[in-house]
Amino acid sequence: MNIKISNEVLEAIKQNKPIVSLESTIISHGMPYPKNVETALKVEEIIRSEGAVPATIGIIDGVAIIGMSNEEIEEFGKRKDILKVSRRDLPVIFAKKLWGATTVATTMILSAMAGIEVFVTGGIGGVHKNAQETFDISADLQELASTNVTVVCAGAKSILDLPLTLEYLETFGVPVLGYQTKELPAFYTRKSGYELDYQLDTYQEIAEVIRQKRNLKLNGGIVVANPIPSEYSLDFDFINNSINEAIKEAEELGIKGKETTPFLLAKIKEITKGTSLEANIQLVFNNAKLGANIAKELVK
Ligand code: PSU
Ligand code: MN
Repeated sequence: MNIKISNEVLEAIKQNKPIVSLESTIISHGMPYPKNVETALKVEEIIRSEGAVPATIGIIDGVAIIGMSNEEIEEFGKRKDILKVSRRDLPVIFAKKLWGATTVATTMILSAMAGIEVFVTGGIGGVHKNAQETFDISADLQELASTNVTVVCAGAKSILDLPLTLEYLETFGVPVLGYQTKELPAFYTRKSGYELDYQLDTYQEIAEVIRQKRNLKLNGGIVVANPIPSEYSLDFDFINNSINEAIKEAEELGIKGKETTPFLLAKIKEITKGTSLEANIQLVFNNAKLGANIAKELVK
């Protein structure tokens, strides 16, 4: 098998300790160095301090690592030749023994293989604006349709078409749970203007939904949408104008396919003079705390 589980994670699996997985695309393609590494290490620290075991996932020389070391995380943050690996890329990266950063989709696949049920990230991919023309729909959504992992995120960014993203998730039977909110959070902001069907207010309630889904043998993921803390939330109009400017530039430059999301993230950071990056970091910390506590409930 092209999978290596770290001793710490292996021990945690054996002892039925709570485990939270983490993706590496956010490190290699979602944030600039050195903030990416600082954030990834701090997220692990938060998960530990909440009493769970972090498992950052990435692919090194064609081997999926479940539970990367600090040194490996540092390399993922620094190296420029690490490919963004979604579902369709996985067999090729394994075959060619390359380095790859895992997206939400591949982190879900590898988490499920290792038996990890809770995964924390910033935001999920979704249906892009104008997808009616471009067909640009993230493989993350299809993965949520079939793989049994709960993804704790801060909703989805307004670089995406949020109502179409919600429609897609509905069609494929993916529960979207608002944590202490009835509104879909839009990553940088607590509000989006789109209502969710379910608000859950406690860790226990969320864990119970996960258990019920497991008992029903309904395959597929769950999205837990956790709004960014108010003190870090950006102004709604400011961030949406910045996002629209970034999308316009991507269109003018003809940015397509897997480059789109990383391009937009970097552009938004530039336009907002770094305030979007700070918000991004804080919302991931906030998600880490929630994810660790859901994982703790699940092993009780
Ligand atoms: N959203 C973010 N930061 C990220 C990503 C999304 O705020 O780093 C990454 C995640 O790894 C996600 C991927 O799975 O982008 C989606 O890319 P695409 O739209 O190409 O499927
Ligand atoms: Mn895409």
